[in-house]
Amino acid sequence: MNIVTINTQPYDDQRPGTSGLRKKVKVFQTPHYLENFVQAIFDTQTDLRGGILVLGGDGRYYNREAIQIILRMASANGVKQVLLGRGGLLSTPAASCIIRKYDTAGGIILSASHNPGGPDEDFGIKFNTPHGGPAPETVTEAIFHRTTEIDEYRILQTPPIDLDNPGKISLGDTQINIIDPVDDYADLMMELFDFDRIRKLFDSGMFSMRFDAMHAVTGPYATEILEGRLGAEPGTVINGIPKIDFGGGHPDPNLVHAHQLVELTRGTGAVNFAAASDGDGDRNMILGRNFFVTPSDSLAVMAANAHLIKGYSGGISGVARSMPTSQAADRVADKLGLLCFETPTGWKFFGNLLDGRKITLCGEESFGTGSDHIREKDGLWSVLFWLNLLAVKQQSVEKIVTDHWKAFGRNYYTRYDYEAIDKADAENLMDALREKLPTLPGQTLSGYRVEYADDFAYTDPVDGSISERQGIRVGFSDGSRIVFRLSGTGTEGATLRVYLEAYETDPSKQTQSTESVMTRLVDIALALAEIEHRTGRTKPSVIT
Ligand code: VG1
Ligand code: CO
Repeated sequence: MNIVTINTQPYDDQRPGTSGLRKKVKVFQTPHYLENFVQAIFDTQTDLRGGILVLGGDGRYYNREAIQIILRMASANGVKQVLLGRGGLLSTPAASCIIRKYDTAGGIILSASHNPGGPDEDFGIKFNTPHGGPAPETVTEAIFHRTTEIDEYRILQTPPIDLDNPGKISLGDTQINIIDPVDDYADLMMELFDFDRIRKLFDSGMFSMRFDAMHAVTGPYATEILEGRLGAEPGTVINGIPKIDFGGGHPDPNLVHAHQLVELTRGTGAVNFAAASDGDGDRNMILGRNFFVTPSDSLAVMAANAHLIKGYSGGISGVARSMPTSQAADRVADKLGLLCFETPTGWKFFGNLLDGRKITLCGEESFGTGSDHIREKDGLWSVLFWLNLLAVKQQSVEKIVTDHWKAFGRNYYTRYDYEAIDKADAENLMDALREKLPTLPGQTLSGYRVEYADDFAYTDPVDGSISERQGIRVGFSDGSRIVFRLSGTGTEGATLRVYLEAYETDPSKQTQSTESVMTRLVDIALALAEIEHRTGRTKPSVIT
């Protein structure tokens, strides 16, 4: 056994963002860059020595190389056993499931989620704690701090191992246990959902669906669960083979990037139900025939109907949503007497609420929904939740959602993203907005009266930790809102996100186009933030 200690120097840009450290592949390939960050994990998460580590990634370019490095470092740092997904693959939710199931000391997940993959594209790494969720800010800050002073790392000198055959391999004193990436996760799904009922729906011949895996990690999961265990017709899963560059696309399940799927929900022969997931399998998009369910609505519909679903039939304790997510879930919580929380963007903020059983369901506008079954958002879980609901209600997606609006009101919702703008311009724009905040309340902007304007700060109700400057909120007296924040996952310049929400209780006005309802709010947002003047952009890069 040959463990060597390599001298290194700190990099100053290894502070994790909304979801781990994300950089261009080329940055991760800089000498010692990945190794420094990984050593900082081992140096600060001391239970990994002698413990079990879960390891896997979304299969993107550089996944396999990074896995080989991390395995050798895990061995040199005294990890007793590594549970590794076969082929180096684990979806983010499956990793969370396995971390929790096998009493581990945590996991390392390699992913840049929905960002493109390839030699010139993105890569990412994050640490999840033993409860299965993304490390909270105290932990990510400790890891970051360690990266700023690191001067050496340890690694075992040994040739690469075969990642593709299940079984046990010894690497120094560490046992590498290569496991099926799908089994544990699929078993958990069978506990939560009524598979017999969903199978009957598929068998009825009256129902068809397509799931777009976008050549990312959920292909094998969806094929096993939908076509295998649930008996959906072969071909239900499209783009099901994971590729290192996701077939050249953005593995981002939205109306823009999953347009092939969207087409299948339109015209004659359209399917009844369609869904997609992202690079690492934690996001989801839900579509009915000619109908798009906003992620914010999806969360609200789930909360209102959870009692109909096997795993949640005993009732749910509460719901949480990230701040920019629409307030649709709040309306449900209000009516049903559930606890309701508004957290900063990023799944790590749900962890304490889930652990403390304050909430059962949570979600984000960015195509993320999940529950207390794991500690990550979960794409296929969301799809199965909807399938189970469709099987119980025997109604179309559109009918379920429009009935929901009648009962709770409709929160029209849209998001404008301005990608890769100059970092300094973006920061100046946010600073200028912050300066305006005290003057806004009471003002009327194009007919909308500002009720409050603030920079969102969150105090965790469980551990009391405070997170400040989490996005600017401008709320209007009719329940509409505009939110501005800068992305914490981008790898190029800055991304400005503008989130817009309008509330409508009158059923006769609930079927307008989102675009038409939003026109005035969009104008207010553009003027308030002086977007064109400060960024030079006349239109957003993506509207979702
Ligand atoms: C984005 C989303 C956020 C999500 C995060 C990670 O972050 O807005 O809601 O939690 O991505 O999701 P940001 O900081 O770029 O807005 V994933 O599927 O990329 O791990
Ligand atoms: Co993701």
